[in-house]
Parts: sequence; structure tokens; C-alpha cells
Amino acid sequence: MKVLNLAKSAAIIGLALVSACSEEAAAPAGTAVLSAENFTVRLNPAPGRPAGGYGVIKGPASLALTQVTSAEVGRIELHIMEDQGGAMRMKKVDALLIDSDGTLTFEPGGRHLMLFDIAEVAVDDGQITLTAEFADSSSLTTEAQVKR
Ligand SMILES: [Cu+2]
Repeated sequence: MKVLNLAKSAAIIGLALVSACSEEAAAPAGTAVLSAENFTVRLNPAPGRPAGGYGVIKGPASLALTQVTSAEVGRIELHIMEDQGGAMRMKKVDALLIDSDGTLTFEPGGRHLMLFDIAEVAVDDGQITLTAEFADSSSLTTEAQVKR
């Protein structure tokens, strides 16, 4: 039973760390100062196709965004556009770095979020809560407006 108890404590510590990270306003020393602006999710008019997520993250240059999650979305991928034999195609990447000017911009035709399986209730509400996670364990939560 000792092993089980240890596993339980580890899980509790893990949870404590996660909740500490999500309080970005009272950031402890060594945690990046981050902000998000104008996030929108544009639904795909074709049923069953993923939606595009756009907006701007501000933070320290070269900090890596490692994932974006939402309780209201099945899966969110980080996408870039890449020239493949003369045609621009989307490509999934594992991380995106904040640019040297301190911004990471997601826009149509460029870097974007790809949202798969958005909950109907979020579509009806017109809002999706997104949480961005970074390589230094910082995180940032923002509300994205849903547009059809
Ligand atoms: Cu995409």
C-alpha cells in the first residue's frame, strides 16, 4: 500500500503545481510575464472541419509555446504554413518561439491554432477558454471569441 500512497501524494503535488502555474497574475520570480490579445476562433463553414485560432501572445523573446489546451476543445494543434513544391500547406509543429520583438502572432495564412472537435456549448456561448503553456512552465489563459 506504500507504493499506492506515494503515487497518490505525487498526484496531489502534481495538481498543486498545475494550479500554481495557472495564476499568472501573481507570478513568482523566474516566471515569464505573458499576455494575450484579440484571440478569435473562426469556425470552418464545412461541417466536421477544424477551426482556426488567431490572436497575439506577448512575452519574452525566444520563449517556446509548447501547447494550447481547452476544456471545450477535443484537440488543439500548433500549425505553421510551409511552401511544399510551390503550394503553401499547413504543418503541425511541437512548439513555436516568441519572436525577437516579444510577440507571437497567429493569423490567417500564417502561424495559427487548429482546433478540432469544439463543444457545441462553447459555439453557442460564442466563447472558448484557451490555456497556453510554455517551456519554462509559465501558462496563460485567455478567452477567444467564436466567429462563424
Ligand atoms: Cu492548420
